[in-house]
Amino acid sequence: MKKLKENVRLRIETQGREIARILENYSDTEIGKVTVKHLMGGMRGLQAMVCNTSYVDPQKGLFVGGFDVPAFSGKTPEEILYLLCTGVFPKKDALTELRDELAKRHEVPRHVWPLLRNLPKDTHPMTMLSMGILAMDSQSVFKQKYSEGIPKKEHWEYTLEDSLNLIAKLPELAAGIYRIRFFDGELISYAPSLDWAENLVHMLGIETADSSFADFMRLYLVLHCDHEGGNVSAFTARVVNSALSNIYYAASAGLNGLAGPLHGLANQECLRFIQRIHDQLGKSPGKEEIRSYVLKTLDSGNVIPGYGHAVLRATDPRFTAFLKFSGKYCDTTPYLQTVKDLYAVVPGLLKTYKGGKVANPYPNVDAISGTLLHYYGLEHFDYYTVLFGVSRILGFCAQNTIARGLNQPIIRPKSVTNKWLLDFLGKA
Ligand code: FCX
Repeated sequence: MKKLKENVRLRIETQGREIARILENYSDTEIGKVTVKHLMGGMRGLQAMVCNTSYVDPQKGLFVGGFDVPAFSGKTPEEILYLLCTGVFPKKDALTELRDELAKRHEVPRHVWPLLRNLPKDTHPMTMLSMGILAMDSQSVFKQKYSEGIPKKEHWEYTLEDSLNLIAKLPELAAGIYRIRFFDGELISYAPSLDWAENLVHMLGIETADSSFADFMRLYLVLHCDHEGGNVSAFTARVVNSALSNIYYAASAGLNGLAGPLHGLANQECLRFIQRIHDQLGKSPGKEEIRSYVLKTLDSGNVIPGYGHAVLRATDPRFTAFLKFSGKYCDTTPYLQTVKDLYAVVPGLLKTYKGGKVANPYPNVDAISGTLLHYYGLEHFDYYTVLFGVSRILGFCAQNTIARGLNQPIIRPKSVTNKWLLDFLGKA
């Protein structure tokens, strides 16, 4: 991984110089204000951290290394990993080197399987993924090197080492979880000739009539790779790693956040929502019927899964990329038709719902991803967020490798009490 490492080093050096210049000249410059609403409202909208792996523009959506979704969605996950870590796409030799490295490191340590097999049968696959990763922390090179007393400037090298070890094992781990949880537990062997995404598809062992499954999986793993620094899972992973807990601890913690229905679990919730619509209204409901169903859902105090976002204020381009893909391969299924009908109906309703309190009435990536997974034969909804997690770990790893390279300090915002606040506001 010489080339990847050299380019990560270059990126860290460049960013280090930028940060030094910013700090030297502007350390005390204010870039915004903190309001009481920020304190009480989950800090949403508060600009309080830096993340250079990716950026979410409220209107244009995700940018990775300066490339927008249409520009990077045709790439492979390996290319995206390289881009996240270095800010540039790999040349052919660097890509081959990265692929070879991942292939060499693919094997999940044997002790992980009995641990997963012994969990209660109804354990959520996200719990299994998080536990499987946590159990691999025994192999952390960072942990070992830290205990030997390596200097701070080498922390990133072993974070990168751990990251590649972890990422390489994800197809085998994720597919194994699928086989244990939903089949007879018999694992399918890794195939050295296949790439990272193809291996995942191969080891899942799903019979699908459609040969575009691997292409879809590549797209899925690319589109979910990162979503800047402040989302629940990435932020959690950053906080945990900032205490120098290794990347296995950090990734496992991040995944526990991703497992929440307001975050990554929304993709399984969306398909469930569509299924409920079909159960009640038949397989091809009219738009008016869908409209009433959505209103009823809102009136019962529930959210419409797959709609809304803390940062985005327009249709998520990842949703659009999936929609485009489906147009090419599979948009005649009843579920996909309902995805499209919901897209025609929900934004209009959310715009005016309760005086327009929903900040973003448009669909996010989760509004369609589960439907496509289902089309390819993944019928176990509980598994969907595992695939989201496999992809998102690319972002966790890149963010934290860079953070360690820049020697970023422990993350520790100061909290205050109601009394402090009331005293401060002069209202005690
Ligand atoms: N349906 C109904 N109400 C919604 C809504 C939706 N899809 N989205 C937001 N709202 C409501 C909120 O619940 C909140 O109500 P409250 O004042 O009574 O608490 C109000 O609108 C204002 O929330 P808003 O500022 O627009 O959004 P937040 O930043 O609080 O929350 C999420 C953002 C994504 C959590 C919210 O839009 C939501 O719950 N969406 C549905 C779940 C979902 O799709 N999650 C996936 C998001 C993302 F893609 C990811 O992280 O994976």
